[in-house]
Amino acid sequence: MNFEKQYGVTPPLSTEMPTEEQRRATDALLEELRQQGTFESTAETQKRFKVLESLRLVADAFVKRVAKERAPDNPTLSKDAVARVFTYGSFRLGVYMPGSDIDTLIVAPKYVTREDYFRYFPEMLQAMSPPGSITDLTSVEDTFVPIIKFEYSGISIDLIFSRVLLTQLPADERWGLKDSNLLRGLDEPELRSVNGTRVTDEILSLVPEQRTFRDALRAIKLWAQRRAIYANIMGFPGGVAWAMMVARVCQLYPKATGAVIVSKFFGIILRWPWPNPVLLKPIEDGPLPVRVWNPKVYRGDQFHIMPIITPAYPSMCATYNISQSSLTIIKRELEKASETAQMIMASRQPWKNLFVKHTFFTSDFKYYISVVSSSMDKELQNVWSGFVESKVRVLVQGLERHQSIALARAFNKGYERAHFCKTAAEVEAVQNGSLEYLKKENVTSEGDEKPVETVDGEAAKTVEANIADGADPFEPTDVYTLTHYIGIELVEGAKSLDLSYQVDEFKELCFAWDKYKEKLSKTCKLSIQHVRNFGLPDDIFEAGEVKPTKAARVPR
Ligand code: 3AT
Ligand code: MN
Ligand code: MN
Repeated sequence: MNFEKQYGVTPPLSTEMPTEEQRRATDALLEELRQQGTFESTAETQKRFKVLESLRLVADAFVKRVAKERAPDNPTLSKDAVARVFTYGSFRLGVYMPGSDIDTLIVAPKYVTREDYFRYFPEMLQAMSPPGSITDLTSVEDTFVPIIKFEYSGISIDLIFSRVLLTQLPADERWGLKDSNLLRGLDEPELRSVNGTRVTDEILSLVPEQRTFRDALRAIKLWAQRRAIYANIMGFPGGVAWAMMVARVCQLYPKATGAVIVSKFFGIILRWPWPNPVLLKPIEDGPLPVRVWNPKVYRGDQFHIMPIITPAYPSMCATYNISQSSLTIIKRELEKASETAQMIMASRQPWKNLFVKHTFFTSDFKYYISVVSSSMDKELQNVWSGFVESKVRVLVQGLERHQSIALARAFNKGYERAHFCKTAAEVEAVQNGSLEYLKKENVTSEGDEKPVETVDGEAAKTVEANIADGADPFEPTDVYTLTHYIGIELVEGAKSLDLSYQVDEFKELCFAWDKYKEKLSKTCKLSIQHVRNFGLPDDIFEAGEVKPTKAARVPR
């Protein structure tokens, strides 16, 4: 009889114990992950725990302050008032790298509001922290997940907030957010804020061996990043989705060691019978009138082509962004990795070969499209380029439907650049993708440095010339751009590539944004360009990468 707990919605595929050879393969994998710099030092990790401890103190003081304000005649309320601090994201999962942020959630009793949080917390944080330790603090109150971001002694913190409808929070360390009844009475932003912690906690509780899960996830994350298929915003799985896939494989091989999980991962996900979802447990019902993923009830859920479902109530699809093209690309990568992993497990290749960088710019495509969002104002540019970025995958989906295009693939991150322009014509050139006027701080490789001109000499002459012509004097200006690159594979025999319909549709979508109408339209621009592989800018190639060249013409 088997009395062991079953993890997941099916029995395991194998409960075999690891062999000596498989253990050695795991040691080699961990050594490679160390070589690749994915682990931070113990000292750095200790610093993270110290920072979290400080945040706890501020959170408690903040809750006590609000308690006093709300109930000045009830000293017991403030005396016993505590906040609770939870984490989510890579820190909670134990797969953070040097430079990762700490995604942190503050939970407070019911009388503390989000308004209190944004009014008091930043100021109390500054006051209670060593001088100079808090930098780059920004509060974003009016957003999908309201957040306060800052650096604490050089560690990035994403700090979010929620109440729960309890008068006092239990001080018991073991108390958590598992009980779905705690969601009662929360508004949408609060529900979204507690969701991150609830999902990560569930994932960890649903894997047979956390240590194995973390080792394997660290490897899969590095692989997905190197292959440029890690980016929720661009229509690829993000951190939570990759974590759930790895967790599912761990459930199927509960006794296996990290190397075995990694090597099985690629084949299992490659052959997954999509659109059957990846589930870590049966989808649960709960106490709220909220939507839970269910393609039988909601038509929208039927369009999820690679559904990976979060385990915590209310279950959602973490991969609703994934398109047909991205699934094709993911499968290609899984297939390659599966072959490599088999060679590695047969000791015929080193783990290093699994983590080889993508060839998105060096050899994958002949044709690219660049999407350039720009502004002369840095703050506006952050907002504008962020919005455009969130829509790039809609353009990709439009391109996929073009009859001459077999596949469109957005690179998983955009390139930020700063330019300095002395004339209106230069500004326009930059807005349309020119890299002629890059500022010096962009230049990474030494060879192709452009001399930077200061705002005198040439610039002053231009201004004088403008005045002499009777034109408006032009103030030299910085221009900020964010450029996304989309690789295009044409169908065989395709002749022309007229994308005006797709481009216009995309521009319309971006310009229809309310905020754009309000204030962005004056200095914010959007331009879409064709780029051939040999016309790609130098700064996207790393040392040792060979930029494609124009094929030499055969002389007649
Ligand atoms: P790093 O080690 O920090 O790079 P991570 O997995 O912790 O990896 P993030 O800090 O970016 O990645 O995100 C942590 C979680 O925050 C993941 C997701 O639940 C949530 N999250 C991040 N960005 C968004 C977003 N734009 N919308 C909704 N949720 C988000
Ligand atoms: Mn994070
Ligand atoms: Mn984060």
